[in-house]
Amino acid sequence: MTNKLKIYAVPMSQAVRAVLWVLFNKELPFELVLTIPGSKDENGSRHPDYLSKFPNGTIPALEDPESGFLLAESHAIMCYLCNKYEWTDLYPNQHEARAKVDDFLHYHHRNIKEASVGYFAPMARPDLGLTEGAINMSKRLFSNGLNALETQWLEKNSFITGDEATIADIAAYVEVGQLQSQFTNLFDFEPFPNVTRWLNAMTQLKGHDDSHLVLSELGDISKTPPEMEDLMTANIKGFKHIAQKLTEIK
Ligand SMILES: N[C@@H](CCC(=O)N[C@@H](CS)C(=O)NCC(=O)O)C(=O)O
Repeated sequence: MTNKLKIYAVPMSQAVRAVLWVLFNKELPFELVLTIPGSKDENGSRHPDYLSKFPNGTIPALEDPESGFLLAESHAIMCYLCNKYEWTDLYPNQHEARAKVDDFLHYHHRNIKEASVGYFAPMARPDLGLTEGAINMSKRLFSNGLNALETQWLEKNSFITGDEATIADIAAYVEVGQLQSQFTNLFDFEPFPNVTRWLNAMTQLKGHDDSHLVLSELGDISKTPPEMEDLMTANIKGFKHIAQKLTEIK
């Protein structure tokens, strides 16, 4: 029996990509348990067995088979991993520096994260039936977040809270970065030079390519929405890549 951490996930999910990136950055072996978000089927995040472990019904989620510890929410998982393995480069242990990372992680959820509802989901997930009102609200909130990045956080620093990338940058990138021209091509970052510089720097952070292959496979969806089959194919390719990578870091 394996004692590796189990990560319940599909590669396309923004929140999942953040957790996978941290794990690949540190080359920590783990087991990926393919879990379909929103599905009530046996391998779904709304199946009663999954809900009994993770009441929020979302991916990513973490299970430690050794201790039985269960945890959901990507930010909580990233903080937990950094605390447990003392990855203080990604989550500084100096109180004030850590508090600034926490500041951004909390802010993120109703601002930067809206990239998914305002831009990604309307093209990639029309089945979610988002209303125009909800989409426009998300676009406004994302615009606030992006402006805060451009004119404040990234105006002062190379990365969000300082000179080094932390889990705040990883959390933000999986949302903002997915819209870039090399991926879905859903947003023009030309008017945002600080954000553009930061996006380029983040692509160099170890673990980026392994956690983002799924988006390279999906490609430009700005003109034609992908079919469900295209999403599945990209997810399967992303999953296979991760499985291969995990054989290398075991
Ligand atoms: N705040 C959560 C968001 C996770 C989330 O929304 N996951 C989506 C997939 S991207 C999900 O599992 N949706 C399924 C559902 O809500 O039924 C986190 O950061 O982990």
